[in-house]
Amino acid sequence: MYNNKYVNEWVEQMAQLTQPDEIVWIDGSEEEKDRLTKQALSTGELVELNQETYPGCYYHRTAENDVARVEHLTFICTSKKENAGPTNNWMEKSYAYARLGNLFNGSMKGRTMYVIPYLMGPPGSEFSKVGIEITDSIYVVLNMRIMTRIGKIAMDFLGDSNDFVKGLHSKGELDPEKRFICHFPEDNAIWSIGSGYGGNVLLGKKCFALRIASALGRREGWMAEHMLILGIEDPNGKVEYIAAAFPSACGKTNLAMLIPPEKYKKAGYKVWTVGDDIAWLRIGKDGRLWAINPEAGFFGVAPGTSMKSNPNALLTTKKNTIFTNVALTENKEVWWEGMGVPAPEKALDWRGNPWTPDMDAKAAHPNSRFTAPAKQCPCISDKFEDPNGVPISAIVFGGRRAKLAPLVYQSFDWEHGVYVGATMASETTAAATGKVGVVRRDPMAMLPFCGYNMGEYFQHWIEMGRKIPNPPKIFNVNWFRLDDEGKFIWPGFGDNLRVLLWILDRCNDKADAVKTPIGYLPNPGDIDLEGTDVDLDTLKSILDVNKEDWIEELKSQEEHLGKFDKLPVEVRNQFEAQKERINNL
Ligand code: GTP
Ligand code: SPV
Ligand code: MN
Repeated sequence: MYNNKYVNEWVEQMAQLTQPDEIVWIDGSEEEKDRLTKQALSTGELVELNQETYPGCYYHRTAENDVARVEHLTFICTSKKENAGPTNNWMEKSYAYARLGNLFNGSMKGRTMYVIPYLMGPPGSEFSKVGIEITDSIYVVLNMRIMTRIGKIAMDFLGDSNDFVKGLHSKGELDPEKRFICHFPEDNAIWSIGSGYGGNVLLGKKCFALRIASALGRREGWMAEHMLILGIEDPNGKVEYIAAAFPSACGKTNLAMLIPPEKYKKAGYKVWTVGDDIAWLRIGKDGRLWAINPEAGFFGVAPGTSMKSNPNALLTTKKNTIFTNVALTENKEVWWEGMGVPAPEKALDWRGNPWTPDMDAKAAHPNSRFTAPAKQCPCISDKFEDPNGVPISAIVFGGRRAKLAPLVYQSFDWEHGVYVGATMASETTAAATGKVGVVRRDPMAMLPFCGYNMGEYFQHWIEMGRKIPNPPKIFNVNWFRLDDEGKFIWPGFGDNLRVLLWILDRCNDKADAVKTPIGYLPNPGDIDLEGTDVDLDTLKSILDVNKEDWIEELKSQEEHLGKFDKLPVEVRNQFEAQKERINNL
């Protein structure tokens, strides 16, 4: 037990509800990690990987029906429905406590309750906040240990305050019929039951750092966003920072760790990772927007991660990493599709069934993940733990659009940028259950993560823009345009630096642009193609603004915007102005 009376009282109440056999207070020590790991190995919850090739690494499989976030079972629970807004599932707050209370009642009988104090953000930062997660899963404890700063460091930060987010998690029966991920932004509380999958149960991540924090940010005048943060160092040693919001499994981890193309590497360009998934942003004393990464680890998509696509991510996972739902080889190593090494002759697939390469089934689940400490990343920024964060020069929105959205464009100004973010769309991925590859609107990549009414969220963006004396410029990118054969036109990955450099040049008034109805596009000659196999005509084909296509797009945008009960007039006006510009094209 720690000596914060608010924490102790709340833990006592939750213990009365869930009735564990035992309560273990997590301190974050190595000894504790070893003890819990041993215990998880003894029950099969974890499998020890080959300690020669994967020191400190472990393997875990979730239940087959529990492999991704469940948006249809995720709720914002407020007194009034309008506070959750049109894009969130809503449960009335006291009804939710009662309904989930029934499920939590006795759910930890015969189990141990772990109490995990955790800190989101670096110690000593005005950005940082404390959460306490109660859970009956060792897997959760060991993942939270990587993803956040747990134990004494969090309790020291909290002191005797009652300002902490109360998170209650129980695996329950792992029954999808009895699975709920409920958020109570009015009470800074999260109740999650019936799942053992990352985004549903590592409560510091999407539940706190986005859903609860977005609501806190609105009340307190800051922002919590589904954004990576990266620094680009030029040959003179000057580092500028970009924050980018892409929907789940759309390339944040990859972009955050990109390796410059050979030519740029030689010239002295470097990329530094500050964060790969979540940014908390505040207005700094200098009038710029500053960001921290509240997390301490990466919960990254495994498939597609190779020494070619993302060596920094792969190298980060070489030790002290937990792998979930990938394939397990006979010598206790991991494998996944797109790892860039030959498939093992035999393996156990993510379900635990025997697998051979001739089978017409994937060995790793498409949403299989690694949990790895950020500090192990070869390109981790020296500002990763800076309590002040980093100043943001550009905000970049993006998604998967096979057609329409150009490789890159810049919004006319902040308000136009908010409209661009508010109408963002992307094809769905395996990160959430449901159909994959369907275009859906995903404003600011926050559709599944906004903890309050999304119309008010847009309003908050508008108001932040007015308050930031020197706001970042706002851009949109799309790495995912397809040709008629269904192949990616843009090489992506490291070559995305070419686009980021144009973005920074625009921020520094060093590049011209073509003014189009949707924003400023690069002169094709201003995106450097040397060293790629993209020719200028191909580049032009993904820097086009086609009137007919955009008329269709605007119809769909209008329908989308029509769903918001609290759409800011500024966003509506931006839409109307864009429509007029397109019609005049
Ligand atoms: P979450 O952790 O779910 O929020 O996802 P993320 O946005 O961090 O996605 P991630 O970087 O893990 O990328 C997921 C998928 O996108 C992988 O299959 C990558 O191979 C693919 N991807 C990433 N960058 C690019 C790119 O520039 N071009 C193409 N074609 N694919 C990319
Ligand atoms: C995402 O789905 O956007 C993730 C993984 O980053 S999860 O933690 O499951 O949300
Ligand atoms: Mn994410």
